[in-house]
Amino acid sequence: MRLDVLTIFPEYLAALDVSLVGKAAQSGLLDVRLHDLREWTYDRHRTVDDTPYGGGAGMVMKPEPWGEALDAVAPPDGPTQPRLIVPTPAGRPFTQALAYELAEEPWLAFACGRYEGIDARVAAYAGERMRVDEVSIGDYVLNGGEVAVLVMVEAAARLLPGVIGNPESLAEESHSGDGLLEYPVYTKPVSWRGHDVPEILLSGNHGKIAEWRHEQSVSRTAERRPDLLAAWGDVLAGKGDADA
Ligand code: 6GU
Repeated sequence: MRLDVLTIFPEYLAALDVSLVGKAAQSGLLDVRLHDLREWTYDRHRTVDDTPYGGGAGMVMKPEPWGEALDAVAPPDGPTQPRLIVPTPAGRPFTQALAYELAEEPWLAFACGRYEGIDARVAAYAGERMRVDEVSIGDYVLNGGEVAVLVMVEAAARLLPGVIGNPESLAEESHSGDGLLEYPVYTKPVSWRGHDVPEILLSGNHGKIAEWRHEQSVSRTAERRPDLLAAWGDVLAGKGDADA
């Protein structure tokens, strides 16, 4: 998978060289290319922002550097185009389902905005030749899209075949499969600082253990994420989609 990241802070993405994502890059599974948006500015101050039409606080990223950067990274007459992800708190939610979708793409590009966002014509222009999704990683505000790109790339990269040692660990985790949060896990020693591993896990009764883990997942989900259980209630009542 090829990944292009356009940003005014390429050094922020240095973390992509570390850990699992870094190993995937070293092994050739990922081809990560970072680009400094200011390479496509021509004034002394390498200006990437300007005041908003219509007034209001803050600054907006100018369209011209973005247009040139996109054309350089993905030439308009090229044989293929990337899927473009624009991180923004005003985007559609990033979910495990979207992570699986991104993991299927041969080529992803990320356009990191700063300030109050990117002139809206940039997404419209890119949309003339590539799929564009504005995506949010949660209901809070970051200063720019860079950290959100780290989140999305890690979530997608670990789903690529060969990146995770044991693919079975993907099936049981939170937000996969049954839509419940993962049950609590324990390892040795059996007693630690006055806290014991639940007896059932030492019983060797795999049927009972699976049942206990499912109950733990349900009670944990009810406590921490009642919205996930409500989504299933709606599915069962024929009111729609648990992922919606
Ligand atoms: Cl994707 N970008 C920014 N700047 N802030 C966010 C976000 C993204 N998701 C939540 N907050």
